[in-house]
Amino acid sequence: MGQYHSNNSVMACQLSKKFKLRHASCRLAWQTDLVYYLCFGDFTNASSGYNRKQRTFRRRERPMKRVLTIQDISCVGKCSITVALPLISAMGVETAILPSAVLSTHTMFNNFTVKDLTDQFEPICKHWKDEGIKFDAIYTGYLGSKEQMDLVRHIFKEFGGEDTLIFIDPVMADHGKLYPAFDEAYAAENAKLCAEADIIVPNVTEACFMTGTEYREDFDEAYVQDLLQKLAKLGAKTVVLTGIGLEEGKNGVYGLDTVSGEYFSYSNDHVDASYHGTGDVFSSVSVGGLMRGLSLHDAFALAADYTVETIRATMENPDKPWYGVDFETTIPQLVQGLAAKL
Ligand code: PXL
Repeated sequence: MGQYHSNNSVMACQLSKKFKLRHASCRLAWQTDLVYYLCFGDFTNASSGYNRKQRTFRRRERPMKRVLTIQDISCVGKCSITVALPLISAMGVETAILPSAVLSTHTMFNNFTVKDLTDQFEPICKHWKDEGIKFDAIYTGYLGSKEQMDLVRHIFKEFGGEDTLIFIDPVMADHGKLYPAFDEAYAAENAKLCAEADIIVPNVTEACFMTGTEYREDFDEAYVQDLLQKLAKLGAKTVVLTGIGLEEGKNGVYGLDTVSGEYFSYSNDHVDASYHGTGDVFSSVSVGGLMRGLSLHDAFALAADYTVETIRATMENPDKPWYGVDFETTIPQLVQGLAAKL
């Protein structure tokens, strides 16, 4: 099958040279196959299909999945699109982007510049519609404004569907505080947007802002379950809290499937360090894993393990930048970890 897929890609390239986008995606498919070949000695690309009605991820043989991610480009800072694009691509999933804004750096730097790109959403999406472009998942992260969220809702309608996974990381806060660009009204809008999602993955701070809950650094299982129940009322189908450590020396995710009413959790060793962009690493790998056909549990486990591994690798680098994690050094482990779960 893999060999067939690869030949197909090369043929498609020859046939559709005038369509630049198709050409680019086909080149990416071919390159990804090559990475597989180098890593696993095999052209393997069994992709998944997500069914929104049945909420299942069925595995089927078809060419590479395509994810659209909508978030900012922070030119320097190792977050949002500059994390999602390399990680999801490395997992063998085509990654289309809709940049919400271009910033000189992320907002933890001083004096960063911002160019809002809201006015580009409509013409870009119209072109995609005209080209008949479809997405297997839409993954949103850091967004800029209520106006942008309204447009994102429209994009969910236009490009979403039964087989399209809507994954929202409501990026806006951490450690009990909103990021500099946001206020409580923005948090309320984010809560409304989350109603549209199949999966949401807030951290505890974001969950508290969206549900009007008092933020606590020290919490127990009852607090986490109460927070999940409040998140469930926002309307998403699966709600997952990140950064949950209920046992000494552990950290991980704790989620609720709102349809079955079942809780689930996965934890790993707690690493005593905090870096920017780790939430984006976690979300990107989760989306990539789901697109490659992993179950929810396996996708979140892969994402949690990879995030911890990346934090550890970063800590070991004497020249580490203060502003983000060295995910670049752990991409081979990500590809191997994914292969082991396929
Ligand atoms: O990693 C989250 C993030 C994304 N985008 C921008 C940010 C941050 C966190 O600070 O500032 C612009």
